[in-house]
Amino acid sequence: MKKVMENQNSFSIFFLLAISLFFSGFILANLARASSENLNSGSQFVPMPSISFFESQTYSAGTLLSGTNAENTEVYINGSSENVIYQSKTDWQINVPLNIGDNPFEIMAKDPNNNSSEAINLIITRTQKGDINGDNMIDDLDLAKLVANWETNWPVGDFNADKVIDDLDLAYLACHWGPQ
Ligand SMILES: [Ca+2]
Ligand SMILES: [Ca+2]
Repeated sequence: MKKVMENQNSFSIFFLLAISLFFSGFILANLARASSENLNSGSQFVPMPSISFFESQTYSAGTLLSGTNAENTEVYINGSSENVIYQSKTDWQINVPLNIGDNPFEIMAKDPNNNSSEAINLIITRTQKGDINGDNMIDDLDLAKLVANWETNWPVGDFNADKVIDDLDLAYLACHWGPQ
């Protein structure tokens, strides 16, 4: 009878040991997985790209964005890295299409492990050619802005794109005067 009890006891101890080994293994495996997930999901620092050129307002149907990025990172514009051109490993640029109105852009970099940098957000406004203030009218308000930038290189009012605001741009306003 005693022998049976001893056997039962050692069986229970063995059973308990097996259970605790199983659970500690399970916990350790999960801890290891959690820490590797932390490493792979954003805790790794990725430098933000910079922007050296963009137009905040234009009448063009597209515009150029350009800047620099850290080596071994890829630049993403609104979630896509398509059409981004690299002049060198650390100089990026892209031509983006613009709709009439406000066009929001989110620009970030990703490293080869898909870790993201913080994002830069900017808005580029496309107005109708001639309607400088975007109120769907070509009138004296637009004329006032043109006059304020007379003989400067101001792309927003340079309707014939010859890099100077002059009577040729004034003529464009006059020819398109009124509701748009
Ligand atoms: Ca206007
Ligand atoms: Ca001009």
